[in-house]
Amino acid sequence: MKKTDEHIITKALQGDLLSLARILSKVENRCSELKLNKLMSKIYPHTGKARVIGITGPPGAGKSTLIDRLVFHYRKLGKKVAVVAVDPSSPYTGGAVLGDRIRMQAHASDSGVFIRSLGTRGKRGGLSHATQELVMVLDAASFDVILVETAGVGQTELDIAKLAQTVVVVLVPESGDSIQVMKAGLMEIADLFVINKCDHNGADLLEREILSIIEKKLWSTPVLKTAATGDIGIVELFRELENHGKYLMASGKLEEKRLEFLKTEIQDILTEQLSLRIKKTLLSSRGKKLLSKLMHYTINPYKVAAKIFKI
Ligand SMILES: Nc1nc2c(ncn2[C@@H]2O[C@H](COP(=O)(O)OP(=O)(O)OP(=O)(O)O)[C@@H](O)[C@H]2O)c(=O)[nH]1
Ligand SMILES: [Mg+2]
Repeated sequence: MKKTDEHIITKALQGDLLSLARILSKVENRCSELKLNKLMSKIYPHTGKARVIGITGPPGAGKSTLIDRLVFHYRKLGKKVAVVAVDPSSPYTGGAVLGDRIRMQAHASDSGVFIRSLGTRGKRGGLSHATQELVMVLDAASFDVILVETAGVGQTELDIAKLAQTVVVVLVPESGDSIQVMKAGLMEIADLFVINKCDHNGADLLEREILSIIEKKLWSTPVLKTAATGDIGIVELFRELENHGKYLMASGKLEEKRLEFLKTEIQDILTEQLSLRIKKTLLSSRGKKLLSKLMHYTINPYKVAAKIFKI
């Protein structure tokens, strides 16, 4: 690794935000395997201290507003907070990213708060991989709390459970969300439900619906009502997040999750590397010969795959 690169990593670990931003860009843009390997060898030993909280839910539910309020509470306790806003639905326009930045502006001059927006759709390795590594870097850079916001439905929403110790699912009264909750598998990943915009009608009904479908587990998932814009219910949310953190520690679940996250990380690294190698092989003269045979029906696709796997 170049001396300058090492210097940047050292400075980032010491809390220099500009150096941190440069490292995060390398991770986000998936710089070479060799560089990532060297970066991780410096970063990884410093990880494992941060509290990682995922906030997910449909677009416009008030996730950013809730995060903004939570940041305020953590800062009052003197905690360093990082916010990662993953925006899978509109990475090219920058619209939502800009919106997030503006909404978070209140903390922009505070060096104990670091905000990063990510548009990861279409990138190699997918949503969870780059985000997971970003979280690791922020953890190593001594952020006490890392809040990860993800929007969207389906798989991207569920991916949050692969990197967040606590998953908060934010719903709003008017959109018939409880049905979606069942469908999208959010039920399994939610450690906490927040019904935001409880200043609107229908919050109580949604609360009853969610309570009726919650499975009784060791950790009984709390259902909270908030109005983020009015700062209502935020202290309670903050308290439940602390409770869940304590529960994870006391039950040994935190270490279980850490192991799962690391397994995912290894799987993602291998998937990324294999996919790159397969592409390279297909472009090589050997690959071209195989493809030509395939085109002429003298070999079947599975044989080609098996041959490539052996290369
Ligand atoms: N009435 C009401 N409006 C709210 C509340 N919380 C947020 N909002 C408003 O809802 C809109 C969306 O809020 P955001 O915080 O951007 O929602 P989000 O879930 O982060 O949205 P995306 O990131 O685009 O998915 C904004 O105009 C907020 O001011 C609330 O509790 N009550
Ligand atoms: Mg948002």
